[in-house]
Amino acid sequence: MSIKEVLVPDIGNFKDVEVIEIMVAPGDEVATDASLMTVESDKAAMDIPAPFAGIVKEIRLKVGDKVSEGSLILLMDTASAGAPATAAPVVKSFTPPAATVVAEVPPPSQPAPEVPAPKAPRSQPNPVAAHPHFDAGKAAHASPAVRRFARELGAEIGLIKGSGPRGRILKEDVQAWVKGELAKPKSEAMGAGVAPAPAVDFAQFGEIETQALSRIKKLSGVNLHRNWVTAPHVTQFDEADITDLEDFRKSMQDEAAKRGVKLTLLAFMMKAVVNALRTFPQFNASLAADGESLVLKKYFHIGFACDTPDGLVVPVVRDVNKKDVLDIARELGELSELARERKLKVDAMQGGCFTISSLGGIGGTAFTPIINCPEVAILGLSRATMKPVWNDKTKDFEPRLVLPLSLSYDHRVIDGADGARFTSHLRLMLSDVRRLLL
Ligand code: CAO
Repeated sequence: MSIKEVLVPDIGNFKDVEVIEIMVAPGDEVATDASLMTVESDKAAMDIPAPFAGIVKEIRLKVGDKVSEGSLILLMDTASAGAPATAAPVVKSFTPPAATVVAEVPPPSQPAPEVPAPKAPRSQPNPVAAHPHFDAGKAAHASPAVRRFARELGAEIGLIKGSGPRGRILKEDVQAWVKGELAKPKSEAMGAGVAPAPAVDFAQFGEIETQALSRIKKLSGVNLHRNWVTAPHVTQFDEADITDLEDFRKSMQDEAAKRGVKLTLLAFMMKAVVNALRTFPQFNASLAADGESLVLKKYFHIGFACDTPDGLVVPVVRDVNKKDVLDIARELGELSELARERKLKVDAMQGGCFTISSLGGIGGTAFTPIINCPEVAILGLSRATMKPVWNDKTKDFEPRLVLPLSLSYDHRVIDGADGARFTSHLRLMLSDVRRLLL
């Protein structure tokens, strides 16, 4: 065993500074440069680093004590930790001669002779001020150790309120802040805590070409990713018999065309969705920013995903409940055209309550649309196909036009049972066109 005293080193012009934190305890093995304690003057807080590695044997002061250069901090066993007993400090930017801060003493069992610590010449750099953690330029809101602790946890020290004397930020304040951040609603949490994907040099496997993403793709990519990771999605699949609806739509097509309108299935879908939103108001809602309540909307603005050469945009048809199918169809045509000509104004894409994403004109049997947050649900439409459907009255299969529905909803707001009720209600609406007029 080789016991050495660790004394307060040259701390510049500071005298009788208060010990505000002791970071080690007897038995702790400390590395060279590890923080032993923090002292605070009325101007700054500073860490006192270990000048050498060792095992703490005895601490000779306590929080609240006043110390100056040369005050005894603790006794350290340098032999047990494997450190050479005569090792001089090797701390970067902290290079006073060992004798300035330590003195060789026999083990505590023997009477310790008085060994005064020689003064470091004034020409030596101030060891603590030169230490990388020294923070004299800053107001004393937090000790360097607490700042480091905050940094290690990724906490922003400037946002933390201190509960210590003179508003000083304590380790406990950092812990409470981090706890608070973790407890916040998931919608505020950015990222899913996954490691970034490693960069791959694809050229090593064959010829490649790099194309810049469009501005719309970049913007929608950020939103889609955030919505995907923050809203717990469930997708409910269903099928609606739209045979009669399609017959009716086709019978009205010429008349609509005379009025300059292309009467599409989507216009009828908007009416059916509004009817379902009236019946299930929790689908026409958004979570409040604090995640504590639901904001129910009394208006019915329905967005529709529109495929453009630059990427996906979502124009919004306002007050669908107050418009007839022809008006809606006209508006759908106008908004789609504006979107594809890149002339859509920002306010034409705002204020939506619910979104419909139709891939029916392209194909597919089902998909899982991503909720357009802060909305809480989105309806995907796939391609309607003729299918044999059992008719219980005629006891026979009948050819019916069946439309696949894919309803994604935010499970924080909507229960699975309500998801199934919503699509069942849509089935009913779509199977009997007269109901849409009610
Ligand atoms: N089943 C079968 N046929 C369908 C159908 C369906 N579900 N939906 C549309 N069709 C038919 C239409 O009847 C039309 O046929 P006709 O020309 O013979 O009348 C044809 O497909 C093309 O329809 P459309 O796509 O032009 O019109 P629409 O009103 O159905 O859709 C719009 C308009 C803007 C939704 C569409 O053009 C579009 O952009 N779709 C892509 C949306 C998208 O990319 N969503 C993905 C989002 S992923 O997150």
